[in-house]
Amino acid sequence: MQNEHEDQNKKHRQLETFRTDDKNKSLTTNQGLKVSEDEHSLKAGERGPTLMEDFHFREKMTHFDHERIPERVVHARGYAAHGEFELYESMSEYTKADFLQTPGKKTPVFTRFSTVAGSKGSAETVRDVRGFAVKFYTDEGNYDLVGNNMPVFFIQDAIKFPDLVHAVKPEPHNEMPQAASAHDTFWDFVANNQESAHMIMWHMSDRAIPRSFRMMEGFGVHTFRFVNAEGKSHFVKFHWKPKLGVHSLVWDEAQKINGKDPDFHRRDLWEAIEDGDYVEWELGVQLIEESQEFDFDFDILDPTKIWPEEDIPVKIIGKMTLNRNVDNVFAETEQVAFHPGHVVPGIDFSNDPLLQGRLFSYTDTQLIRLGGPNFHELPINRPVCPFHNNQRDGYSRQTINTGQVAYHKNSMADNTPSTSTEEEGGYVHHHEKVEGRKVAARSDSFKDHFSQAKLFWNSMSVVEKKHIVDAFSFEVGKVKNKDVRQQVVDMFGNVDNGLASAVAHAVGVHAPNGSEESTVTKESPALSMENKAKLPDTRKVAVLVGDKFDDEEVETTVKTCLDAGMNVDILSEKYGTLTGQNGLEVEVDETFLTMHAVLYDSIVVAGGEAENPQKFKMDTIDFLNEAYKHFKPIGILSKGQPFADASIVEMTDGVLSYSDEDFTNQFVKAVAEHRHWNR
Ligand code: HDD
Repeated sequence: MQNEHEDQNKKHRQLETFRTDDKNKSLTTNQGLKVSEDEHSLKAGERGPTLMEDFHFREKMTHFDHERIPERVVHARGYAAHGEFELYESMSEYTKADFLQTPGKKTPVFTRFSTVAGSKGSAETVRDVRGFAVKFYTDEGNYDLVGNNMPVFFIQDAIKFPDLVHAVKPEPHNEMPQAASAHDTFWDFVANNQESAHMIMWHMSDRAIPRSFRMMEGFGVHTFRFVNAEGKSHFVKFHWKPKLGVHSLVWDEAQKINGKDPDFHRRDLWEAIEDGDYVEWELGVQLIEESQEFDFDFDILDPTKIWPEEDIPVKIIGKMTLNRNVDNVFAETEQVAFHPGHVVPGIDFSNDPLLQGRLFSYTDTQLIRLGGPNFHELPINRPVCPFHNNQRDGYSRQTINTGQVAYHKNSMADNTPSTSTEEEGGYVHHHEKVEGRKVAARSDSFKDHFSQAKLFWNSMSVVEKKHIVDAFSFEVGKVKNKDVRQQVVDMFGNVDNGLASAVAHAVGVHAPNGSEESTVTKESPALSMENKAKLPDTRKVAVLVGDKFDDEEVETTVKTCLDAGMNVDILSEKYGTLTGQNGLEVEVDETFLTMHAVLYDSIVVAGGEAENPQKFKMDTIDFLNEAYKHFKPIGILSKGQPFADASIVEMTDGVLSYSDEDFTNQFVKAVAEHRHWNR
């Protein structure tokens, strides 16, 4: 797919040199030899044994036998797209990073979203954190912002990461459950590692079941540093704010989608980009002066803490647009190698012990996953600026480094490749003064695990709180070990007694005992999804239509939806053309068999006649019931009324009838609202 952004996109131009199109070409071996036979191996007689000398058979089979590489140890299930980042205003006051200097400057990006726990083939709408990793191909080298859709993390020190992951992955003795945290070992880990409290509140919230990658926030999580040309440093946290707002599924729906369409999130992203609905996030930064490091009631190095946006505002500095799908998922999405240590001058690290450990882990994992030290040469990983050094050889080296000299310092090549001074763009680590004794310990300032968990709880709407209680009840309800269930309830009694007691009631253990409920009363409205943008754009609407439908009503409704930026499917009992009572013809896009109510944001029932009226009626009612249970907007056209009457749908919040005053505008508003909780 060619689009207007590509000409200016340096990464696109670079990738173009690696693309190959096999269509209309002769089949050859990897040595370029034309092949005359690709269906029958070479045999001694038609019914005889295959011969060793059949080099084409051997090459084809060997390559196939080696096609798989190890999946990522976490974040295995992911999907990515290309795009660009455009800067709104110069950040030179804070950082000398070249891509953050000139308003309007565009930098190519590649962004991969992922679930964490599930394996590569697992379903996508599971309850989990989502990875949100962005590679900026800047003129100074690659900068990776490897974040998540939640702003905090489970643990405070990277040394505990293998333990966390062992606990959440399928249990080792029976490899169950897949892509789920609802099992004994995960919750045993939580109860015995109470630093996880704040993250678990996020994990039990609706943020863990996003409606779309396009409707998630992203966070760099750690505190990083911006350093300007004068060497002055600020602490910084990064935020991605989706233009479409932050929206989620409901749990029953999420579970059903996993069966109906395990590719739901990747399909959503792929289709949006193919349809030209390019996806946008604004990049925001929170900044703290170095002198303010100790001014807060939390430690800014602690990755289990947010900086409340009401106290430290998010400054919006630019926009990322994803506008191009990959050509080949393995070559690009699977082989891309992110690393929080890929930085550019002007961006540096803090001493967050989780970040410090990550700086080791990411290169290390690529060595096994991508088979050696030359993964930076893979097309998707290559910087768009030149790179030269004395690193040589290793498995699958692509570059042919010419010349005699591969060491520093030298005189025979005039001591090149040469290092650069700071002024010439050389990366110089921030001159932070550090002193201390060697201790394997954690600062006391990291020991308050419950205040921000309570802040999060206080900031939730009534509905969000209910969903959190339900999520805990489901997850802890799946824990077989009653002692672990009790430990979890006792732990969250330290956050909120009402929450813990409700969960205790649902999972059959005692109300929290010995817990000390946090006394924090503060709220942060920015944490509630209720306060995010609400738009009808790209929402998916199914119009359920039979023959002899009301032409005008269907035409008006479809046009209204399309004009408001929604996507519309005409859905019926079978593919083909339907004819309205006055002769309007519409093409059927999907059928009751190929789709399901959970795959749409909204249902409009137009009614009409069917070949199999009983089945048509049952299917229509099923769609309506599901949409109603999942709080989705529903439109009822005149001929759809009998179907609605036979369903559980009541004329309440978010249910609109064509005869209502101002139906079309009200319907668009109802779709923008996303869910109607007052049912
Ligand atoms: Fe990590 C992958 C995000 C902590 C070790 N991580 C990975 C990916 C994302 C994150 C988005 C997938 C990148 C992609 O799409 O290829 N990880 C995070 C965040 C963390 C975090 C936001 C906490 C703030 N991670 C973390 C720790 C460690 C790792 C503490 C180990 C010390 N992460 C890895 C890894 C992975 C990875 C094992 C697996 C595949 C990969 O790196 O390339 O090295």
